[in-house]
Amino acid sequence: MQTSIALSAATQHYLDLEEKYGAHNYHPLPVVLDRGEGVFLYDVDGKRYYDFLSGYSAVNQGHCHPKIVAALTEQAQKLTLTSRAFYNNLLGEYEAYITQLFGYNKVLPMNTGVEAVETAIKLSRKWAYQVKGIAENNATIVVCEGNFHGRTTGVISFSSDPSATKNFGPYAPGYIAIPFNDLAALEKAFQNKNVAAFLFEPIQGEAGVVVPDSGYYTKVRTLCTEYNVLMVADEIQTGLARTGKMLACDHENVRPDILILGKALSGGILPVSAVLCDDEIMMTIQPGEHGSTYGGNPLACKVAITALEVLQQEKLADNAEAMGELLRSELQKINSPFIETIRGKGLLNAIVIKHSNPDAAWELCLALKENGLLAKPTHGDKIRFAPPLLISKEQVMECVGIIEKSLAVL
Ligand code: IF1
Repeated sequence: MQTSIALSAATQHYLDLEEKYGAHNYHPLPVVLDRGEGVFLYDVDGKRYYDFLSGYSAVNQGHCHPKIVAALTEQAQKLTLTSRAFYNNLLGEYEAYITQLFGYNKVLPMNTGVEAVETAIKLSRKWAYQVKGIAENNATIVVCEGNFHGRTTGVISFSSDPSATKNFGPYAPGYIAIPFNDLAALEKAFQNKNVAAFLFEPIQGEAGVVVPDSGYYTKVRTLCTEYNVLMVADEIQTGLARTGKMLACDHENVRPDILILGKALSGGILPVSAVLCDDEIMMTIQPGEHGSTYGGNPLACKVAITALEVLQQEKLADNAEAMGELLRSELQKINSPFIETIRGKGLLNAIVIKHSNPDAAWELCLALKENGLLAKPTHGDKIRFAPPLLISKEQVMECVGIIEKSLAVL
């Protein structure tokens, strides 16, 4: 894809450094950022942009939220890491806080999202063998086509995206893929007595913000209960107020058996993830059977408590709900021939571009950048619109104006 715009010397300098010294595992938009504040990002030339990606929903609270940064800097001068060989004075407090907030007996703290997904898979298998009674090494996990749960070799084993899997084999066995939002296929898969769990994203983010039918979560819950299969919700991207509720499953008052959180659990400050479930599942793992060097470190615990407090104190789920409705309705009014679909929930949204030029979404994102808004295509023709959850009505209206103006390049 071409970058058909002139770049400043400062921008080009940083692009050249990454071209020469960094792995080419991304194709970023040609913008170099050096400061973030709330809904805004600033590039090395001081230009301001609306952030419509939010670090893939890690910056729900806004960039460099003062309360979260204060918690980070205060704790960073006291104690950052003890390892789990010893206790520390923050892990227990954090565990009590997050389990009471989400209503589970226990939490297993990890760092990145994919580590939490791998942890949930290990818990599901342990539970399958030690509680459900599935024969060892036969536990099977049902996943959805179009899923994105991370990039370890274990997790890509059940990805349906060739760009995530090609030439990374051999792949781990033990997974069955069914179509997302297909309850008949789910019930059919559950006829297999070796099924331990159903791992799904409440809204498929990477697939292009695919929202299931209303009632899907409720029916998944019913089927999982009926067939004694663990309902494992990966809310790493949909959780923490992004979709207009604290969790996407809250839209139907559905309680997963295993809840996976990440990203905004630290407000975009450092990697913090978590797996929550009740004792029947969590206590299948005994000392020495799972862990991580940084998992549950006191710095992460302090930051995560503050990040969760900010979500509640600033009523960011309610704002996400309202601003999401406004954004989608205003985008509809543009009535552009190039916007085929507008979809989303809360402030997790995407548009699908319809155009003869296969690079149209990329070209549109370049124009959006020129006009002061940063967004990125996913899977070619979809553009995610996911600003930090504190965005105001006036800012949404300004951004819709930028989007409408930028569509003129197509
Ligand atoms: C990249 C995608 C989004 C996630 C869900 C687990 C993880 C993610 C639902 C793993 C991570 C990130 C990864 C990042 C870009 C971004 C992404 F495009 F890759 F797919 F958001 F949609 N479950 N998603 O969305 O969490 O280990 O990264 O902390 O890899 O390019 P992680």
